[in-house]
Amino acid sequence: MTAPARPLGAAQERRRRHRLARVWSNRPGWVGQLTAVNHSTVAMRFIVTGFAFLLVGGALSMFIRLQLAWFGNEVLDPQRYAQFVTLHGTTMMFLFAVPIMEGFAMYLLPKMLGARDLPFPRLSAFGYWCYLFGGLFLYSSLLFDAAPDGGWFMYVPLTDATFSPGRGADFWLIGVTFAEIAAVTAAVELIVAVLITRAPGMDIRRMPLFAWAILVTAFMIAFGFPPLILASVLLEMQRAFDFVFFDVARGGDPLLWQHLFWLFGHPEVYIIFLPAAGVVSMVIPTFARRPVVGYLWIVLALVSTGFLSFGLWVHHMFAVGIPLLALAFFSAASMAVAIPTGIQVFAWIATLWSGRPWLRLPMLHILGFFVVFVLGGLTGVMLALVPFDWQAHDTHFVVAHLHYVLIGGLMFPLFAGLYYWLPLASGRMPSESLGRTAFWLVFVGFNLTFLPMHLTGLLGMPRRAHTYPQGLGVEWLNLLSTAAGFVLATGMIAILLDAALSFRHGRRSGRDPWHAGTLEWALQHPVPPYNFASVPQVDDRYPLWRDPTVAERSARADGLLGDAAHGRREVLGTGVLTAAPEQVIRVSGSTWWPLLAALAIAALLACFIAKWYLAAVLLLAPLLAALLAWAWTTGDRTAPAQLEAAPGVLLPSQYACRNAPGWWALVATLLIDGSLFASLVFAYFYLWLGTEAWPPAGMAAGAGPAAWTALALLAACWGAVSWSERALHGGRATAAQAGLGVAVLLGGGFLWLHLAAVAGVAGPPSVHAYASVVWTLAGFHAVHVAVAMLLALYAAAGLRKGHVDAARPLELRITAAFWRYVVGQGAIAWAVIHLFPEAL
Ligand SMILES: [Cu+2]
Repeated sequence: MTAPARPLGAAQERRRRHRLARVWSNRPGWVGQLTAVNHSTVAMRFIVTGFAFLLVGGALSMFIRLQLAWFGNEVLDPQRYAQFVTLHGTTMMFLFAVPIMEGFAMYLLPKMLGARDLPFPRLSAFGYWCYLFGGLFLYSSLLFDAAPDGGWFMYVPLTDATFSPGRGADFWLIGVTFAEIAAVTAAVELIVAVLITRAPGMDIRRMPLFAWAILVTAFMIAFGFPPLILASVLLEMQRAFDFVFFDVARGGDPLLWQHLFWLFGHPEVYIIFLPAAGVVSMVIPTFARRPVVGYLWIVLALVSTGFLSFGLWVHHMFAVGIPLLALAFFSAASMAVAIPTGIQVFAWIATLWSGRPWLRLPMLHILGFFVVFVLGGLTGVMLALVPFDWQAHDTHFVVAHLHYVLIGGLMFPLFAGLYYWLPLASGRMPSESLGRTAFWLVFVGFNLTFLPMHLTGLLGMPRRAHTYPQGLGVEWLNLLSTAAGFVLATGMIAILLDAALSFRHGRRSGRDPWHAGTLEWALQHPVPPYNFASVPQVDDRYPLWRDPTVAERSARADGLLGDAAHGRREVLGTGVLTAAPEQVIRVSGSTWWPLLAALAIAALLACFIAKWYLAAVLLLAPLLAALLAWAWTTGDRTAPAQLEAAPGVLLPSQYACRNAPGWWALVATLLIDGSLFASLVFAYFYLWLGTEAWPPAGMAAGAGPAAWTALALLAACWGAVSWSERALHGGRATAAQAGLGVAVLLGGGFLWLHLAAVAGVAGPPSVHAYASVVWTLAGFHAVHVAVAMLLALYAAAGLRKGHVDAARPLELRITAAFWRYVVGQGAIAWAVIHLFPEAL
């Protein structure tokens, strides 16, 4: 499907480009800043904000190092020390490492894939505001002198209402969960982008390795973040409403927190590392001046790392008293994950070996990465050995390992990527001399800071403690670490300054200054807001090396989507495996809704922290209004079933296409939600294992007539939505609306009956962990039923307005699929609540 190439006059060409620029540009001024949703703009915000948090988190670590410089120092008292350690770890993990990678992915992916924008621009913008507000929440705790001090891992019982009575833990739980919305929305966004917005011809064997890495990472976020989100919600429920999950006296178990936390925490390491590995796989071929060696092996390594990393969480808990067999299993699994990582390292080395390497700034950071990351990997294999872990547990040896893996695995590739892609954003080159000096400051400073910690740890210096026993012989090592820490900080500031200054003072870069082969380098530098003047065609993993005219062809406006004639932002949608053109996706332009929705959540959460629960509940109304208005005005619901992608090339619009982005977004969202639900069911069974009487005497949760009737009503919802779908298929829009109406009534009936049935059997949640977890299960599902009811009303409104019809059934398809999921989830929750205790 290539559009006929017709030579255009220069004036005509200029007019087309002007139209494209007008449609894709942000509005001018402050309003434009607040309403922008374009992926480049939003991604730049993620990157700049992420680096700002890096500086803040880094400043905290300087105080920590100063405190440890001499024995008996009084820079921070023990309380402040705990707060700074908590904020440092939390900032680096949640406010820097994950968001910065999301920023890179959001900025680069559409450009590498040959797309105009991400498929859900509003979602990215919304994610950014949640991230920013969540981070500000966390730091606002300092203003109230209530900074969290339970560590970035927030172990209970240390963080429960008894041992952390202030609001510090609440700030952490709510702020971090708020910021994590960004990770989850980015996961949805990036999965769909990689699956269906690749340039025509970019089948899955030609995808850039960075896109593969992001795809795997996004799936890992989808499965890895929900356990932590659930754990945070449960702990907050325990703190705020006296539910019981972690309190032993009433049937809870503090180890549940550790399991849920590390179910997230270990994959998190790879969620951070895989995108960085993707960067390495992009930079090395360019500077080796040859295609990457072992493309398929690298892809397999990425995918298997994704799977393996979920089987490793227990290695963070070797010291808590785990059965021997489990210790052996998790120890072996922890070592096994070194294999796919090793495969990637060998593929990179082979690429350099067989190429003609060229040492420029990005490559220097890649070499730094090799040294540091391999050292961190070695200590990781050491810690995977249970007897060694018992020895080194909770000492600075682990601190050293952690920083080698995270700084080695993230920071060096990140700086490599920053220098590498800077010309795309700025159109200018960074300063090679300042950059090299900064690199050496970082490299030497880093190693002198953290290498000694291996030794201090082995000598017995405990981590997380504000000082250390005198006479360990660690004084001079700590002094060295502290001094070197400041060298490291200077180097990092220099790198960020260099990058910032290059926007103004850098030497202008021509197009593709590194002679790279991947698609993003076919763009003009700096990049125009619409990326490509027309969607390029791809026939190789390194299209620019294979065919140097790609850049020129995609810069002309006479290919696919070469004109903004409809006056709408349009993205080309392609097939999942083949990347054949399938649809024209109309995406949103600048809008206030994402900001308003995020502000509504911020207000709600602020009221919650202040314990104004009634106000928090009342704020649900504006939040819902913002979300509904958002949904109603998204994309272009009035788009016809077919659109012209180029003169004479007709494609379905997204509302008429089976592979619609909305459909894939639903699939990704349900993966996330399913993982959240599975974590909750896991919590139920974990608590059951630890409690002798389950349910405790006096709480018999059998299935009475009310519960059975409720189940029947829920099952009938499935029939109602299926009937509605069939009716629309036959062109009977009114009957389709009636089917949705019936589903809403049935859902309402279910909610009323089922909550009454649970109240009859479980009793108040504060009595016992059993009652708490049963209420949480029932409540979790009830929220889903309520959302499904809202969706049904929304789809019915679309049917009424004529946006949804037999040719454009997307919204009804999504609604019906969501209902089916809710019915399935409800059946499982129902069986756990009503049947499981009887089956015991
Ligand atoms: Cu781990």
